[in-house]
Amino acid sequence: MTYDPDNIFAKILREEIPSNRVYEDGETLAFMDIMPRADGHLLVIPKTPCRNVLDASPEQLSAVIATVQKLSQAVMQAFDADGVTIQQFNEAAGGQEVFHLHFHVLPRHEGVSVRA
Ligand code: DGP
Repeated sequence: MTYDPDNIFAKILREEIPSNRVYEDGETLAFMDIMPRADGHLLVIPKTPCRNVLDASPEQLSAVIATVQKLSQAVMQAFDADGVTIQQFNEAAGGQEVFHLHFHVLPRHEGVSVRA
């Protein structure tokens, strides 16, 4: 499987389409999901080309998961959440729709289901 440089998240990285950015460092970017399944649902991506976990280098995974952890702790506080769901999909059969590596971070509250 190859990396398509014209995928939506690559365009967000190049600022060719708008996004609601919430965090950025040298290796990673985080922005709000356009179809949030929970209040505060955000996405974390590497800045370098990578299709998904199957295609990722250890360095890309390390950088992205460090940001996922940092932002999971931040949304716990910001949304007064009881927990955080972290989701990640690989290839169409695995539920992936945008083919640039990304992790979903969803603040969760006791007794509240995520939206479809
Ligand atoms: P998946 O590849 O299955 O993890 O789903 C892709 C996610 O990306 C989905 O939750 C919706 C989100 N998404 C799709 N297009 C855009 C977009 O243009 N902007 C933003 N912020 N999110 C998007």
